[in-house]
Amino acid sequence: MRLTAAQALVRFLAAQYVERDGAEQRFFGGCFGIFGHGNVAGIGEALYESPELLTYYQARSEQGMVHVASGYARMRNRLGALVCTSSIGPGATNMITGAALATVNRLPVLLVPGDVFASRRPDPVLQQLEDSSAGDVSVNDCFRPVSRYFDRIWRPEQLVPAALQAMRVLVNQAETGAVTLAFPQDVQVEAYDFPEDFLAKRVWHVPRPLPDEAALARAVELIRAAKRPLIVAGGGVIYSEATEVLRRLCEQTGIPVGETQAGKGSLPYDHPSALGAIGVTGTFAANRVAAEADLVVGIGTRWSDFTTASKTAFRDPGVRFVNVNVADFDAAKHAGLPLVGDARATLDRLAELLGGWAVDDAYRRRAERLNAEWDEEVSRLYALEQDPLPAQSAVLGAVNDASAPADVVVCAAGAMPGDLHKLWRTRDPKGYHVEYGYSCMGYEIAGGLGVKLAAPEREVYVLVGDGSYLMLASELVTSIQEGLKLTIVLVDNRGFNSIGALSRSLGTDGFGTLYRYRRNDSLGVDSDDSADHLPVDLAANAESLGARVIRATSIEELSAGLEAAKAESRTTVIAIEVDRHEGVPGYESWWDVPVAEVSAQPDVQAARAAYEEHRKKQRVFV
Ligand SMILES: Cc1ncc(C[n+]2csc(CCOP(=O)(O)OP(=O)(O)O)c2C)c(N)n1
Ligand SMILES: [Mg+2]
Repeated sequence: MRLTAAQALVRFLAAQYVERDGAEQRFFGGCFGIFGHGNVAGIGEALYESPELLTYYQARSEQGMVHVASGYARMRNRLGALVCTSSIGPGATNMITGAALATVNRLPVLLVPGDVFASRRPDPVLQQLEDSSAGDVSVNDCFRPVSRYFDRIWRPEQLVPAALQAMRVLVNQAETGAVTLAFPQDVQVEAYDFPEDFLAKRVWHVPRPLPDEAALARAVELIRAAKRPLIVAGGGVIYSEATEVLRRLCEQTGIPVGETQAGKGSLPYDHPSALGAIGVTGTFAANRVAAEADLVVGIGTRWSDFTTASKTAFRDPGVRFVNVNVADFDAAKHAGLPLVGDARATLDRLAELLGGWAVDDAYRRRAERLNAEWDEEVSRLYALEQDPLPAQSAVLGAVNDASAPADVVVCAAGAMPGDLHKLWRTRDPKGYHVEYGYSCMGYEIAGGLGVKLAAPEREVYVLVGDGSYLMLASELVTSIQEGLKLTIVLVDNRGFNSIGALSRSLGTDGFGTLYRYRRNDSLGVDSDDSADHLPVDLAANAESLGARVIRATSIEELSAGLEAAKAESRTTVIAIEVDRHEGVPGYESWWDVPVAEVSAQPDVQAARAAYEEHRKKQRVFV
């Protein structure tokens, strides 16, 4: 069929399906895009000509639209994705941060940035980077390290293998991430006789591979020999829909579970085996059990420093790891016994092989007790009194109370992700969506929009700090345009408070983290003098973008606002100012952030001394 390369790509994408466990679904839920000369007449024409093939969504920022795509893919357990198309130059490079976020979090997104002319006829075209030493370099080469697959379509016929490779990676549970097909603007509009088979419906079967039987047998032996085993549940548990099997395995064996950020929701918060969050932002329940564990079974986790408390969480001298992971790269970490396979299939098989084996009763009851004690701590923090401004933990409590079990909370950067990890009472495997692989300021609203697009039947609560809001709030307009309602709780502490607290703990007094007039030398030095505050009114900003805005000054007003928001059909922003100093503490954990080895500042010297003490506890697992 004679089509332009862009028309062929759109037809191909519309015909891709995935199947897992017998359920077949269309892979691409639509195409976000911002047009410029690099894609308006190519991909733009193709989408315009055949709107029934792929729904086009207009975005405000290219970075934002890739975040939308990441939120969408995560909500669909990586069995669905969005396409993002941009012009060349700045439109394309605006997508780089989004690509990195998707790749770090292992979420499939397909990026189609326009590129400079393959023919080189009009060079240098508007926004072209010229390299005096290489004729084939463009800004799109920046996508290479942040993409799991990259190709540039220099000729129309090359689209055929490139598109098939792109799909191979997008649906591959071990390899997935951002896939970039850079598309020179002249090639997009070139016609070619594309084979019918290329354009026909294609179903990609997503397998549930099992580890090698011998490896399973070794793992079973290790588990049976363990006295204090612990499961660490990561995002893979949720993507693989292994939460039910995990629950059964815990009930059968009594092994308790700590959860990573991406794995939160693997067990409901009130399950007796649930120790809640683990690591730097973990609960005392999980961190105590981790400290003494003699065997740690990681499932679908990539062992980030937040999970391992910078390799200080697991303190038993003989502790061993078993890693269930679909990616052998992650399964090999911590010198663990690798069980390379799908989480659900592997847990099913492990449960079978373990037969009637279980931990002793005292150990099982200890987890149960810790779960209850931790929940009391959550209740205490949810109920913190206002003085004079509400505590952030009370804000989270009010949102948790207002939300239904299947609703989704979305967050990404600042102090809230850590507080949510500790305190959010998750009741549904998809109810907790904190992007903490890249912890990217500005993900919140855009990512929330992706969640809502994937699951319009759920209420989506976006928790966003003032800093993140200022960085990237523009997809709020898109949410109104598309009628995709978000409830956004804008938590304002007038600055980069999380980094301020970190800075204070490291001896640098919150330098550079407050919003201040530049007067004398006061920039960023911690003081509560309100005359110094910048006159920023983010609620007014949200209103000007078309949102319904509710201003709350207390937890009671916040709760009333959350009720009012439920009845709204339009995106609603509830703005509330919180106390900067009333933070949630850490629980028996540590994060490696390097402190200056020499400094004239006594506070920095003290922080360095403490740092060196902590460093001594760091383990190397070989
Ligand atoms: C894009 C990006 N830039 C910088 C950072 C480092 N950083 C992490 S949290 C933070 C401040 C966030 O401010 P805000 O949203 O107001 O949340 P708060 O810290 O006040 O809770 C910064 C600068 C980041 N995570 N992402
Ligand atoms: Mg802030």
